[in-house]
Amino acid sequence: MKIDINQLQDINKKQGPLHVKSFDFLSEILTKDGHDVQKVIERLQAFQVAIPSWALGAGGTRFGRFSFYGEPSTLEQKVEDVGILHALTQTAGAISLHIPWDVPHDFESIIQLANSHSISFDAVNSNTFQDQPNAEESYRHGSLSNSEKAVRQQAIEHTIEVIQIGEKLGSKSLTVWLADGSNFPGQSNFQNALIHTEESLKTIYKALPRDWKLFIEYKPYEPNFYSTVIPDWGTSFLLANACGEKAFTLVDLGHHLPNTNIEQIVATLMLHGKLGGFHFNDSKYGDDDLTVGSIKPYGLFLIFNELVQGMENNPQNPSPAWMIDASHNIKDPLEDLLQSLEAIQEAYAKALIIDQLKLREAQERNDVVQCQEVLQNAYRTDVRPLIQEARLRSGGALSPILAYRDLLIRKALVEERGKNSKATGL
Ligand SMILES: [Mn+2]
Repeated sequence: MKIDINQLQDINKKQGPLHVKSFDFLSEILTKDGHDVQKVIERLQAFQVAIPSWALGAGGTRFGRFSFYGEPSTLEQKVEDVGILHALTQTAGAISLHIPWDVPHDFESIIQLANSHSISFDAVNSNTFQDQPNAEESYRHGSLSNSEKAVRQQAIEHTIEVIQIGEKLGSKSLTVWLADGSNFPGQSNFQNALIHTEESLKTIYKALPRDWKLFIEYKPYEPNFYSTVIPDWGTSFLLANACGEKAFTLVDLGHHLPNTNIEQIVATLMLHGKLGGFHFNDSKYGDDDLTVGSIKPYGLFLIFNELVQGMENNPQNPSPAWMIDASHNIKDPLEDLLQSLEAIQEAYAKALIIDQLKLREAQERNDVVQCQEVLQNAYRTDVRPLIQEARLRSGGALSPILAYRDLLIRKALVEERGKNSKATGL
């Protein structure tokens, strides 16, 4: 299904007059404070976040999964769902595929479909955390780090195949997340596991096309609970450096132990030109994959402050690949993603209106109070009219969730796909 632009504009018109008032009011304040409002809006319009194919169905937990009605059961339907998100927000112009869940049957037609929704193919993701039917080797005791060469070889070959599929779709990057680790002390030889992982990644890196990037994701625990082979940004950074200049660290907000200072990690990686990918979500306890900004919106703002500073001052760091890596098990997945996209834009907009000059001056003077005032002045500003204006100018909805509900999109999806259609994935 595709959103009717005329219907969307009718819905926007109803909220138009109030929006104009609030936008003019905010513009006046920001302009008085020395901000270039047009520039901020342009940056918001340019900020595109990829949607992972696995977030379009209801997420599961290890205890069960409650499907949501009208889930996309084919790759075509997943692209159409991202098309809906992009039509409403104009900030979700890419899909990130997971192989083997999303292997296209017909490459030409899936590319055409994506083009018709203005969707591109972002990073492709390999899967060495599950055994596939008919696979000769098992990943029970690890994949790229496995002590057995044949298992490592199978994992390497799968990952290279993922690159080849991505190439046909126009992807430009590969994300590797390893579930490898151990559950009990003594089970694994840490040094050997790391040596094997580095060797495997180097072999994959050699197969990477010249204009591609390799993103190495880290995570402290889960599914293994004693050790993980790539547990933190330092190990990922070390492996990325060992591979070469096309390899980068990927930061996933949920992949840290509680209270880790993620904004400092971002600053360090960008200074060294190694922040390649970024996965948004939120968490209370661990890798909860909750809606972005639903638990710690101020933390997200502080992270965006470092991202904005890095994007402005670190030409050695390429523009990171942004993706939402959240997956909810009780909400309508599309509404959940709309909320995440909104939270990302909000944190970004707030970071863009931090008075960086004033902040730096206060830092130089060690005026601690003033530093906090500068940050919190930006954070406490209601930037929603800015985001709405950016969306409106790009042809999206003033209020995406309201439009999604007014247009009865889920009802239409259920009618088209049936009540019990299921998305592939976990
Ligand atoms: Mn992730």
